[in-house]
Amino acid sequence: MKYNVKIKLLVLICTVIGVSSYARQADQRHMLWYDKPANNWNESLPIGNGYIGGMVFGNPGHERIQLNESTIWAGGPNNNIDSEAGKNISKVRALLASKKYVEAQELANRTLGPKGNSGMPYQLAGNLIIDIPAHAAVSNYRRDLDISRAIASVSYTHNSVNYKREYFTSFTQNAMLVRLTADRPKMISCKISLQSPLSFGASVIGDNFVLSGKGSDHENQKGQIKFNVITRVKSSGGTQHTDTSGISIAGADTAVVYLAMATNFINYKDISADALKRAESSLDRAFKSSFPTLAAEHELFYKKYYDRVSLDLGITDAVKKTTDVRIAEFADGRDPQLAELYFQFGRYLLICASQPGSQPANLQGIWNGELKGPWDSKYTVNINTEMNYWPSEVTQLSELSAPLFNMIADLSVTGRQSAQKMYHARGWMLHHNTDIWRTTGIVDGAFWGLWPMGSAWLSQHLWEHYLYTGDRNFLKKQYPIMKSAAWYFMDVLQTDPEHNWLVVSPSISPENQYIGGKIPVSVAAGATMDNQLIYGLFTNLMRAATILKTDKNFSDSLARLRDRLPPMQVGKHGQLQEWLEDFDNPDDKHRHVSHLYGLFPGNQISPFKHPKLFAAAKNSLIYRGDVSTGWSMAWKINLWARLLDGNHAYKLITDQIKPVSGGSGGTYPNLFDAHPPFQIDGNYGCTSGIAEMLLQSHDDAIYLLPALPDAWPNGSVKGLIARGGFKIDMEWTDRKITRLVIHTSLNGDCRLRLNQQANNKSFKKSTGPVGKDNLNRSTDIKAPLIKSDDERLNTQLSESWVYELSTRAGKSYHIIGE
Ligand code: FUC
Repeated sequence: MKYNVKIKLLVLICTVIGVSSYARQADQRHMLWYDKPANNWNESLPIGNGYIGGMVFGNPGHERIQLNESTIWAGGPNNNIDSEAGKNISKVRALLASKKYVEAQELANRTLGPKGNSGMPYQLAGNLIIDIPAHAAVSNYRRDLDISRAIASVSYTHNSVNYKREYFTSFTQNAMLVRLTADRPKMISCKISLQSPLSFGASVIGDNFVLSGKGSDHENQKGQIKFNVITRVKSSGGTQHTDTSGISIAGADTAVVYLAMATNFINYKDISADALKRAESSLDRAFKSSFPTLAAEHELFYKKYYDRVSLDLGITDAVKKTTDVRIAEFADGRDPQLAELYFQFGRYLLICASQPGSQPANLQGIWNGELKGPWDSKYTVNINTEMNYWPSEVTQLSELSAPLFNMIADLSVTGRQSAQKMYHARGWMLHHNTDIWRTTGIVDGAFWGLWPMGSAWLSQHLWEHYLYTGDRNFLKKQYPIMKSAAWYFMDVLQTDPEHNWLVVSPSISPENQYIGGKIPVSVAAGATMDNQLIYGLFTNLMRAATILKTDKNFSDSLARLRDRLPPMQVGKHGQLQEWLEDFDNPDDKHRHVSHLYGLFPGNQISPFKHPKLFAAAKNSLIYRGDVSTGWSMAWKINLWARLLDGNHAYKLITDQIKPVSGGSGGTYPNLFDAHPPFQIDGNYGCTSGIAEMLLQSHDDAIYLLPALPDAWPNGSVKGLIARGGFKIDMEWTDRKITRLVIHTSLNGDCRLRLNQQANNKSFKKSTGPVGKDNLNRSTDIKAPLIKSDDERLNTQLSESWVYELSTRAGKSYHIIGE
């Protein structure tokens, strides 16, 4: 070999080694991995494409992939509203107005419970089983999920042969693929089958093994969802045989299982599709392409979302440990990368559970292994559904909110029935739950379910999308839905006899009680959260009407009503009152922190404008404590970030990323959040919370590193989005920003708040108030009612500086560093 050829070869080898070891290290960043198969559902690994989902158990001898199709729900088209409710609602209202709280609750419990049904459960499709009994005992076992590619794999050695399985749910073909390979020919022999508790039969149609099933009958509703799961195998070098027990493969070099699922569901009122035809056409289309081609297409599609944001909070040798061990050790503080992995896992779960055209992510995303999962695996809209979508805008997954917006559009139709028939009001409304049929009635019982505020909270997401994107066409399209949500409240607001304020009655401060005892009382008038939600809805609409140059009179009437809403009140414990009266108990550890809606996700409690109110909100959160259910802790991460306390937010991350024990929340080995049981909102909420610690954009400026904990002194993030369409790339060292680049998508003023002074000539210290069109504007609230000069309301804020830069769309501005 000539000398220079040798050199070139060496360079090539070094490059390959270098690149692959770099790639290995880089890969670890995005890898969940284990040295054992999953023992139970909370150890299995989720894959999904918004429409179909799978939980991979990875057992060598008996593989189980639990299957979901997002439209398999019990029951059929219906709305669970109670046309008789109106008269009882009026009576409960009258009792509340005369402060007969226990009587009001008692009447509500008796007369305003669920009518018909409490919503339908989301159900599993079944299981794909791959049996290889000879592989009961294996060595060298590894199971992983690479969230940078959305591909899971299992590898092991048996009788000196190395086997590998790869699994993904194609984003481009709506099919699931599983490839089985070995490093010696003719080694793949297995039996592939499908099973489901909902099945009414297996058949062979052509080369396809077909399972037919039907959603359950439930609470007086006939199961009307019909579905099919079908599978076909492409094997090479061996034999293959299909009968009604499954597909048998013998002596093959490789086998690729193609699987498709579909239902007859078109929308909440139309279930006329042909499930089998749909599933067959997906399978036929996918089957035309090879595994590598589909895997490459899948990865490309997925990366378009995933790669938009990168985060680096530091990496240590801890990444070499299995993910379950890392969870157990996270609180020791030696594994900052696990927070990054958890953050990105939340983004992974949103990409895999919510795609434009799919159903929105439910309480379990799309992953549910039961016929009736926890809380039916439906949509709970008094926090949980909204939390699912908190990370979408800020972590640059804006398009993935489309399913939520579609559901809101559906609810704005079905919710008119409940508004009209139950409350004799215009507009649309729903209570604290809905399902695939977009039901809007009271469920579970009045104590939890008599909460008529769902439309106000959901509408906030429409407005937020506008704030992040500046998309006026979107705002124009959604404006009538927001307006119709406001009509409902315009019609039902009641005058509170004591203060003459306008309040919602009856309602509850989600799911909390203010009187204990034999009949715990939750039913109330004028709960703080309700006031904040309506104040927000009316304010957003008034701003939208100005932007769209429309509806001056309507906007004026909103302004008049808004003036009469109750202000936020600070109570005797130096807390933000949860109710109109000062009922709060500082020992109350309830998981819901509804009155802090105004702090997050709302923007009505500013440290700079209303420091005493801000301090009261903080006191409320301190009284509530840290450890709670998974989603509650995730909410508190966001809240502590808004309280500008990074260390407390980080403390809650350590409470959340810990193994599950007892009744409080934590993290399962597969990184799923535990309420317990598994509920996906905590995953999404924590992702949002981490973003909120690094970037906020709701209080008259974009605040960078507003709540950086001591645990992350150095780091970088690329691609977070601030309201106003700004994309932020930044690095920090010793807690100081050392590089900052802002990419703009709109023309406008960029106001930045920094914890350091910046030396950039084009970047001026801000002197005036925020412009009225600025999308980072906070909400101007009514002056809070602060009864005492309590020293617990003093706030110490660390120094920060506000700068201004006028920006043009499509440009990048290097503000700090090169
Ligand atoms: C609300 C919460 C529960 C649970 C359920 C799905 O009712 O109070 O904790 O998360 O939703």
